[in-house]
Amino acid sequence: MFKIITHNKHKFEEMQKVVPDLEMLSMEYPEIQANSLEEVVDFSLDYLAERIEGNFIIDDSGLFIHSLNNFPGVYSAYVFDTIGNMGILKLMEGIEDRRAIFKTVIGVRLEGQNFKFVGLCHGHIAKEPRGTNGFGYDPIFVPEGDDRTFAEMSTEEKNKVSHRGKAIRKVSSFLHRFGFI
Ligand code: ITT
Ligand code: NA
Repeated sequence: MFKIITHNKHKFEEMQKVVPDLEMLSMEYPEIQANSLEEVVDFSLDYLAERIEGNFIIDDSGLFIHSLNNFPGVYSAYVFDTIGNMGILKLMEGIEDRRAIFKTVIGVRLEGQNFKFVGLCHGHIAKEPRGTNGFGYDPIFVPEGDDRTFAEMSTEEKNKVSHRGKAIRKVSSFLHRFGFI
């Protein structure tokens, strides 16, 4: 069993489809305000390592919108909780360039060392929210190569192309290679 520290059960469910030996430890922890998800993950891994026994992983993700200079980016959680999807759509009214990137950085704490695995998903911001699956920004994000939003896909379909799906598959082969799962 490998621990994932998160309070977001949707993340856990997506990752568990790829790594079945995953166990969710629901815990909120302070996240520093930094310029990149990688910095946030490094800080959080060190912070949690002092409070949690053994090996564990964390996931920090963000939505980067081109025409908004990569906003909300590292502020994605705060922005979702304040202006939400309707606020993002409002900011993008009249904007033709709707390109966006979803990014996940999974931090792995293994035998006292930190490792990071990145997954990117290119796509665009829909004109209106669609679908009821998933969570967070899923109703407004359309991955490249599809017309549906993530919220119109099953977890398996989302995982095939998503930022988190890509990152967790890297983690899975890393842990397998060294015999940890
Ligand atoms: P943790 O407990 O793991 O920190 P969180 O929900 O705070 O969970 P993040 O800080 O990584 O997660 O996420 C930043 C924001 O982006 C947050 O509002 C999420 O709902 C949203 N988000 C993250 N991954 C997403 C995904 O795959 N699809 C849609 N929204 C996502
Ligand atoms: Na977070």
